[in-house]
Amino acid sequence: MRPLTKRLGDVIPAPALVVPEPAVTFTITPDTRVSAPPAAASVAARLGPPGDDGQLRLQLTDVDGLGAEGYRLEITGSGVTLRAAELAGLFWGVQTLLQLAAGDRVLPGGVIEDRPRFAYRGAMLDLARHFFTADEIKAHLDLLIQFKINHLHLHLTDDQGWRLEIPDRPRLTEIGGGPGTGCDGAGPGFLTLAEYSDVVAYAAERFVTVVPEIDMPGHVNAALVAYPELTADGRPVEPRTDAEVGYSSLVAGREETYAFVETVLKTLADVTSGPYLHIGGDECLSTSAEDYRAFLARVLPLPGKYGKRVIGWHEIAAADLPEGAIVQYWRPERQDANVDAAAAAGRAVIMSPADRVYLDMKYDASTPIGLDWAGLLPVERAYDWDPARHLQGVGEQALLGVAAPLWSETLRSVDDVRFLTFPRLPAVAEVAWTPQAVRDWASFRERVAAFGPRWDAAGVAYFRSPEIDWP
Ligand code: TNX
Repeated sequence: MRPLTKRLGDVIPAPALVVPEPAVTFTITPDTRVSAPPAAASVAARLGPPGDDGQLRLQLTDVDGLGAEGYRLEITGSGVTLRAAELAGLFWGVQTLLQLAAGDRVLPGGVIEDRPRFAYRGAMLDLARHFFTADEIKAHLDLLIQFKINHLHLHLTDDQGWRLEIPDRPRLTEIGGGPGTGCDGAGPGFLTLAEYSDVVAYAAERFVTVVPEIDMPGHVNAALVAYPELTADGRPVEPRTDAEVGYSSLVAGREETYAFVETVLKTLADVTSGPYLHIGGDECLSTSAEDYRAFLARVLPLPGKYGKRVIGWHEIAAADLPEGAIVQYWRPERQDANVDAAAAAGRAVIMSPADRVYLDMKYDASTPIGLDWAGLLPVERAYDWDPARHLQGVGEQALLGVAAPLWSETLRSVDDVRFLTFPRLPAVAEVAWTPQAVRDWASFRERVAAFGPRWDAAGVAYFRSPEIDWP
């Protein structure tokens, strides 16, 4: 059953606390003005034109216990007051208001007090298997921030492509900027450093941290094609466009490897304003366990040397992890002794189990694109799980957050990105933001239905999942 009128809690992700005042509404009109402190002017501009003593008031002030990203929203018959301790909190509060105002501009009365369950709420886009331009990435980001996603992980390199300019190693993108997976020529290209910096700045203005990934020591065929001196026997290898994994590796016992890696990571650190560098580390099936650990012993400290925190896929938990290292768990399996041990030693974990949040999994057997190695992933399955209970040794305290990767082996267009992202990403965003006790599939199902017409109006090619009662 669909609600007849909108309610204060009709927001995704669901706010932590909602106290409706059902008899009260405030309607935004062309005359409504927004007042805000100068520091919040650009955040306020998202709501409407500025004016002294506006009916929409943004205030930067201590809000008890709501943290850096939390906010308090009060809607009365005469106007709206949005308070937060920091700009990020005001920004997320504005996203809540924009969702509530959608359509008729009528805001339901009452109070919302909201703050995220997790600090890291991520989405990943694989640029390596299929390239997406800076403008496409920015447009994608604009759709993600509505759901309070605050980290955009860019998978920049893989066997099939190298998507970031490294001025000291120009052949990486001259040769590695190729077609990606599949031979239809749909996926070539790379980001210049200027374009990458532009994406980073655009994201930062929207309170989103870009997390760049250079995958190593495996998933490096494109780099080996460009620089044959990095291969085990110094002989060139062929470019590949198939979707195999686990066949390429940097050589652990060779200084050229580390000179290369350091050049790349230093270049990346210089153009990345956020605190993280992701070094991949997954599926190194052609690297011996000994070489893998030797490689990581040299590479894990490098982000720290350039002022960044290292993140790696959870395979890195097989190595000694420096303090501050972050482990991103991606397997569907419900146990991993190394990850449990890393968490017990105080290393933070990002949860991305493939059977819950891999946006490249098919929704159902008839989904025309996507993979199914982790099973089918309908919307309810992406919603109905608790990240603090996926691994026995990784509870709430160990979790930095939750992130939804989108691998692009089967993608050919931005529409494909949107089809796999919506409506599942909103489900994952609620997993990452909303307290577990507040979450409810029946409620989410109703709330997400309201986005159908909005996505239609915006030309967003979402999947009309039969699980949702779309209007
Ligand atoms: C596994 S998950 C991979 C990727 C693939 C993905 C496809 C992970 C860290 N590695 O290389 O693109 O599966 O779903």
